[in-house]
Amino acid sequence: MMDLKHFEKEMQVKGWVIFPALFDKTFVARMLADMDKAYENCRRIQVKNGVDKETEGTLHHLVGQGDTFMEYIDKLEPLMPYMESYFQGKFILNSFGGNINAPRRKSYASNIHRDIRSFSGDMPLLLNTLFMLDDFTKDNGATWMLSGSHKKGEKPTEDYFWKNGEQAIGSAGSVLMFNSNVWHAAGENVTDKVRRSVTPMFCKPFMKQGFDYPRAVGYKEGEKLPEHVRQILGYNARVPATLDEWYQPPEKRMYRPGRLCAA
Ligand SMILES: O=C(O)CCC(=O)C(=O)O
Repeated sequence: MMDLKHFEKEMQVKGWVIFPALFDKTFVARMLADMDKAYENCRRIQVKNGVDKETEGTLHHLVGQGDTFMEYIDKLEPLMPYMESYFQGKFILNSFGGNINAPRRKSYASNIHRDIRSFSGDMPLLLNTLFMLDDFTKDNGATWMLSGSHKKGEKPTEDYFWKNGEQAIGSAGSVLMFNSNVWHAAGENVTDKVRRSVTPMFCKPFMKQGFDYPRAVGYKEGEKLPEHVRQILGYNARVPATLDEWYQPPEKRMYRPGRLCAA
């Protein structure tokens, strides 16, 4: 595992790091099978709701659409010290999407973008943990990253980005972790095979999640989950809707003490 000090330095200077070959081939193959099914599921709804053009090749909110997505959350336990160091405290899941970077096809992820709409400067609001499900190579469009760009509010010009960006090359099973202020873009795939990834993103616990994961998985179902998975899915950062839910001792509260600051 990477030295924590090295991680902190890289995140400070470049804004991104790669954890090489973190997950084994069997887990990757199982997730790819889940991803195929999940894409069919997402695609059906994308088409039904008339948003299929802009969403082609992308998947969203994968927790609950295949066992491996929840397992990924569970398997993050060894990475939690790094992530907690980045957030200076606890964090929760904000979104869990995926991208199928098909040969010579572009999606919105191919545009130069960052994952957070408002530049958050030194405040660590959001973190992407892109999980490579195929080898990420120069030719199949490994993500382009502009190192150090998490320190600047303004968008780089296309010219500057493509001249100074570098590709996040890694083998399947690796995780590219990056500050969501970093400007980046999926590269063009000039091979004849797809290049797939999932992109679970995490945020500070006081932020609104992109999907209500505790409600989607179920409050009762959540009682069976390990504590770190409950924490990450947001079970400890829910909003009470009745006085009965609100008047509870600290250990039973839906919004647990310590979620607003390091705890
Ligand atoms: O698939 C990629 O290379 C990039 C994904 C991406 O842009 C994102 O997760 O924000």
